[in-house]
Amino acid sequence: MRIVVLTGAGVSAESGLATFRDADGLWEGHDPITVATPEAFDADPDLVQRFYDERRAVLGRVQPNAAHVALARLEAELGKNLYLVTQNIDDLHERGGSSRVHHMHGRLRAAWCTACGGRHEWTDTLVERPPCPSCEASALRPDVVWFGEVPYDMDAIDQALWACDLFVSIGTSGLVYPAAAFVHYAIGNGKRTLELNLAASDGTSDFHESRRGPATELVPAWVDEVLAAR
Ligand code: BJW
Repeated sequence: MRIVVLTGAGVSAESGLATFRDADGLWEGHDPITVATPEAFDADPDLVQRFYDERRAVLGRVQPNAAHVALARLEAELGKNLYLVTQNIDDLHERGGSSRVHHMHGRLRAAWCTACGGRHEWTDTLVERPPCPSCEASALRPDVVWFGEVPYDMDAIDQALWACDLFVSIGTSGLVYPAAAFVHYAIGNGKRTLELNLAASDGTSDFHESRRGPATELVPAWVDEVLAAR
């Protein structure tokens, strides 16, 4: 069986990373969703760099949870028959043991130079405008995808959705496109669809099946089920 799993902020919530839209409130008085935009970066680059610098620092203090680990176990069993795509920019899937993770919204631990286009692994802060390791311009930004920018790996994701038997959406609100449309694409191509989420998402009624609960419980139980049915 070929499976595409899409994860969102909910899969990392129990590791201690705030989701975007759950009631955790504001960051320095701002709605996080309005900070994660090209317009915010143009208007106040220091503010946006600080937002990502802080999140990059927090990453070092959190650990993958049972949901990340269960998905790594699934990869170990299914190999290339599992396609894991995440909207998350954290590296908890990798640290949980997954080796093929497609970060459609980029990665917190990567910087992109807007002068030369170079991409670099980055664990430090960016607010001081450090020079790009390739061209030395002070033009690095987080290598993440903001509204109006094109997500990464879209051709490969489309192909995986087209080729799969089952599409599973975990811990995402279904409010942000194109990820929110994966369920429609999958159903349009005759695939089975399953949602695992703490609460109803925007697209809950579109899925063949929806299960409610925390990812650390639902995901390991679902992985057990898949592996037992093989
Ligand atoms: C738990 C849990 C627990 C909690 N267990 N569950 C009008 C109509 C349609 C589309 C558009 C439109 N106007 C504009 C657009 C396009 C736009 C868009 O979608 N806008 C919407 C606001 C309408 N999209 C774009 O611009 C995208 N680009 C694009 O479309 O390019 C065109 C193109 C596409 C394809 C091919 C070619 C061209 C880019 C979108 C970029 C989004 N970027 C961000 C920031 C990334 C960097 C960062 O992290 O800071 O991505 S925004 C933010 O939202 C982030 C997230 O990845 C994304 C999704 O959030 P997510 O993961 O769903 O989190 P939450 O907080 O919303 O939900 C958490 C969920 O977890 C909830 O459901 C909880 O219940 C659940 N949960 N605890 C299980 N313990």
